[in-house]
Amino acid sequence: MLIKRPEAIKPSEITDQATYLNRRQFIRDSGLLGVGVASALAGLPWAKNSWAEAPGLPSYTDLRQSPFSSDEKLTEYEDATSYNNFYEFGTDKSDPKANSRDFVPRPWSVVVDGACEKPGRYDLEDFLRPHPLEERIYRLRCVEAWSMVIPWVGFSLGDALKRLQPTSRAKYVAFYTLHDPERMPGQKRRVLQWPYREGLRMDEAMHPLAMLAVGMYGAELPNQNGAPLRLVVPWKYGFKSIKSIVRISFTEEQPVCTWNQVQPNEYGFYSNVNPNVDHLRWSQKKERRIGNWLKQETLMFNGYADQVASLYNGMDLKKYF
Ligand SMILES: Nc1nc2c(c(=O)[nH]1)N[C@H]1C(S)=C(S)[C@@H](COP(=O)(O)O)O[C@H]1N2
Ligand SMILES: [Mo]
Repeated sequence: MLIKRPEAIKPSEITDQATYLNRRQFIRDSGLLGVGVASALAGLPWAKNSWAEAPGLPSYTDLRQSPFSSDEKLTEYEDATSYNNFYEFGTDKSDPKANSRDFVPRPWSVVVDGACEKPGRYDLEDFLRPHPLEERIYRLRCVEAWSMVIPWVGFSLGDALKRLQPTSRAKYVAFYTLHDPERMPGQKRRVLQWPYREGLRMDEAMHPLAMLAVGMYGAELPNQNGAPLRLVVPWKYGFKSIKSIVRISFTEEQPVCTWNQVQPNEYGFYSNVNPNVDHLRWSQKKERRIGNWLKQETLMFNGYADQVASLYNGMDLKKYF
């Protein structure tokens, strides 16, 4: 019997949605996964505490370790993929996993427009090709005061943006999630104004910590975590890390951001993790790391102050929250 181990399957072999879906289902159903993933990834830090729960998705090999990585204990894969915020698939934490099962994140393209020299519609594969993938272990701190430590797979957002050659008129960059109520059933309800949108100031977007992720725990992103392409901005509250991106737009004006649009007095444009600025309805001084019993102190900029504080020199962070 000729069976490909998951890590031997290249994304380029994905021809159409049906093949892709079959492959995922095949990997899920076959007993293969434990063996393939465990042996291929035994050297990676998360493998030692959660390899038994390794993902039923094709895995990446030859990932570089990022020097920015946290060395904290990783959140269990099971927790990171079953306790999610992704309103396109429902508003309860358990909804995204349950309701995104049949979502097929292929074919996928990213539209680039606005103030740049290389606008256009990029096939996902073309968009990713120039960028070697690396693993970066980042904390994610949700505005609701829980947090996780996740080994993301991806590359620097700044590198991708540079390749699109923003012009001097580009002061901000905006991101849009897919809007397709047939595939994202949560969009049939008007709980948010779809599509979900986020934005960063240009210098924030170019910061080496800002990341575009295509995977986690050594494998492709599960649907509920934002397949096939999402943002990870580790010094900001989780909602800035927009999932399932289909459009990137360079703008002169500060872009509309979904949560700021919903409740501007609760969610600011910057949304930097800041224990000294409380949310309107609760304190931001502490957080509960998923999997831990005791709460812990929340750190300024989620612990990334040494790297990012200078972006905000001279700004009143109580006003620009
Ligand atoms: N498109 C979209 N992106 C989104 C959200 C969402 O509802 N829709 N939720 C955000 C919030 S509030 C958080 S905390 C993170 C959660 O990411 P995770 O599920 O991978 O932990 O995704 C963010 N990205
Ligand atoms: Mo969040």
